[in-house]
Amino acid sequence: MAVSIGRCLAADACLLILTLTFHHSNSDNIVAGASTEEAPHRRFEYKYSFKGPHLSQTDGNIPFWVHSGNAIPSADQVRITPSLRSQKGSVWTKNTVNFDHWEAEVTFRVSGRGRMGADGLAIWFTTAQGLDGPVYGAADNWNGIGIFFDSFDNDGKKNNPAVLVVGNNGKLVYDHPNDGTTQALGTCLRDFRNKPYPVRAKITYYKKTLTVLINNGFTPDKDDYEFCTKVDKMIIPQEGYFGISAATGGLADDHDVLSFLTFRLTEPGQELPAPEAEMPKEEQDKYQEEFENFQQELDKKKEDYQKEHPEVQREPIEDMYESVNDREIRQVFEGQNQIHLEIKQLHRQLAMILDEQNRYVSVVTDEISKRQVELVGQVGSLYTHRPSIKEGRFHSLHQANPVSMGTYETVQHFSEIQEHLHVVKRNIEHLITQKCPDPPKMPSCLGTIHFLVFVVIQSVLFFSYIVYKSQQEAAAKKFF
Ligand SMILES: [Ca+2]
Ligand SMILES: [Ca+2]
Repeated sequence: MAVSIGRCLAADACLLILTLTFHHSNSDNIVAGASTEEAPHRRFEYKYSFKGPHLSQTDGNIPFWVHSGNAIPSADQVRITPSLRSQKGSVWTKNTVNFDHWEAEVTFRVSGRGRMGADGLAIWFTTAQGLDGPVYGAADNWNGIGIFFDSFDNDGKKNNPAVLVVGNNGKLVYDHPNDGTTQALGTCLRDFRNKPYPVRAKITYYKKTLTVLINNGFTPDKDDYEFCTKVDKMIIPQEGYFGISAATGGLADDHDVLSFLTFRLTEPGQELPAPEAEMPKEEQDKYQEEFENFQQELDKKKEDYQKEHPEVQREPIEDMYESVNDREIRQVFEGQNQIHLEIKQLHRQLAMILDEQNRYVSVVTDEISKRQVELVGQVGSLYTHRPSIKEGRFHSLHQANPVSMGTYETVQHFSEIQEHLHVVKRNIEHLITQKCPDPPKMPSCLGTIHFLVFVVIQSVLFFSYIVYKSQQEAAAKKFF
């Protein structure tokens, strides 16, 4: 653990070099280890993570996490410590994590009114939950690793706020007076307090290399990470708890954690372990119980509300009937469509009738004019040979042949028209008597408008028939 204060005690210079060296050239490739190396597979692990907007349950706990001290979970964040003196708090995963490689993305805010704040915040991966203690609110002599965001400059070297990585095998006592610089495996200077956007830390442990990237909260861009530090050949326990803790001292900041997202990393080509199949039974029962409690509470609140506001009690019932209205409208619409189809069919049949009538009229006209010509010819020859009987014969011929023929055709014609009109009538009767799909509580299946439309259609048909009949009669009389 003799990480050289010597190497980095010239802290500013050391950090500056580190920063300059890695900041632009390597930061993007640090995680992968080298520019040519393929990036690891990354799988989100919800059981070791929390985030808003439903971070905490109704009982104030965080699913899969425990909290202690002054930590206050709420829907969208965990306030690890409020900005009061001598506060301590922490949040830990309930179960241990056992990944070969992992990544943790932690989003937090450290905010206070003072130019300086205290004490700081720590992200942990340790073999035991350090629920209470002097190291940023967590236990000392930890076995594992801590990434510290040290706000307060205990040693007065004007090198805080700073970020440092400190490993421990369970025997080391944290060097608070020197801000841990005697024990840091890696460090960088970052002011993470009072930033316009939340600060983000991405801690990656991949192939025995621990890398810390920081998004300094100056931009809303979540991926705007900068390299902070890297520790090679880092051996940490295979199995441990993730945790985050914070403490205040004489000065005090709010330490708020918005999210803690854990990812399992897998080397490319390696098989991804199957996710844990099912939730343990006790957890299922717990969630089920919570759901039932919530449901009961909701029902009770509904009842209370209805008792308090009897005047609005009917609203939900009316809402229920709205769907019935929708159904009625749909049925009316379908009925209208049906009527529309029937009318179209009627229109087609009427067009056919008119066409037939025109054909008959032209046939009759042609026939009559042909006969007339023949008759005139016959009358002419009769008149030439037998002038004495000219008038009487002409009358008898004129009355006999064309009239008998015209009568026959006209009768046939009218019977056909009658037949067609019967068809039309039957169709309309069918249309009128046809029932729409029965909507519930519909007053009538045929609306006033449709009834009027049918009356108009019938009247038109009737008048057309009358007009046509009178025309036919007139035409017939003309020839008689
Ligand atoms: Ca300090
Ligand atoms: Ca310091």
